[in-house]
Amino acid sequence: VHGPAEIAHYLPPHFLESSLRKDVLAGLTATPKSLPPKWFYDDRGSALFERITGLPEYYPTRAEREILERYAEDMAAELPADTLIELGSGSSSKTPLLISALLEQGRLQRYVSVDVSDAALLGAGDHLSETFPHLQLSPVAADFEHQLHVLPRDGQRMVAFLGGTIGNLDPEHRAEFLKDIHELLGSGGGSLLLGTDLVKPANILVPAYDDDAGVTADFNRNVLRVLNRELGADFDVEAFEHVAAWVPENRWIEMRLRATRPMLVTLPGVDLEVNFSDGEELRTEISAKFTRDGIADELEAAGFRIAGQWCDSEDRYAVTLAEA
Ligand code: AVJ
Repeated sequence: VHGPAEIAHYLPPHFLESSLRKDVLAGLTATPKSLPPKWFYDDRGSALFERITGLPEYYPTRAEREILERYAEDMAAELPADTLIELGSGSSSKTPLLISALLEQGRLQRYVSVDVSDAALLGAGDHLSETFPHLQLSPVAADFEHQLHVLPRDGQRMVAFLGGTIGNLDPEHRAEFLKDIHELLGSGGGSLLLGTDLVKPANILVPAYDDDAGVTADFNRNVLRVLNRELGADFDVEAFEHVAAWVPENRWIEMRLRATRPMLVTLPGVDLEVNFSDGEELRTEISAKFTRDGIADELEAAGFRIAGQWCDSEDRYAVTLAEA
């Protein structure tokens, strides 16, 4: 039986401050303006995202859970592992399905959760150590996009990247990131379990990012609250309107914040003043959608072999297992 796990910290000191400053400077001086989605997730933003996952319009979380409930055993049997590594583990609410299935294969010994948030790592760990007292839990505080090199390079590993988060990367960064994971697994072997939302009609996609209760709008505007707090900025948060648009030529949903009047915003933390014209839009997220063949092609281009692919009963979402 294992005791409470210590978090291994790999984030550079002042990571949040320095990388936030860099992103904000680059994004708000560019045309068009944009911010990376990772800054949504302070405590309030993470709580709003948890609410989003339960909204009637937001199907991806339920679809992925259905897939894992039905097929986790098949996934584990296809490529058993002694180490499960979960990138962006967050609340790890679907992870027990995967852990149970891998334990049944008789090889699983450790679960490595990777997240930038200590709070998320600790919260998820409490629950998992009660449910799986014999599993070694190794929480890692790191920025998985840039710090894959701190992850275990030994053993038969399965890297799980679920939730559709890969959709936040544009095609170039996605290709690079998949190659990085392939390289991590290349020494010693292992697999990648990848969750992706699928292309579907705009009348289903758009409401998933623009719900009636306005939770997603609140989540979107939260990034401005983060900038106000962390950089002493003076965004009038309520003066920005939530926009969710399907961009068919890129096969992604874009979230934007639209200025409802001309504004001058001051950001002392980055020594910056920024003008917004009336109606100007700031892009805050892309969420790419995939086809089953498209994701297989991207994985193969990164060096993987496809070992299996599973969808929910309504073909809204896919989970793909690929061997390095
Ligand atoms: C956590 C990136 C998978 O793109 O669907 C939910 C984030 N944004 N509603 C997604 C999100 C707006 C979510 N990911």
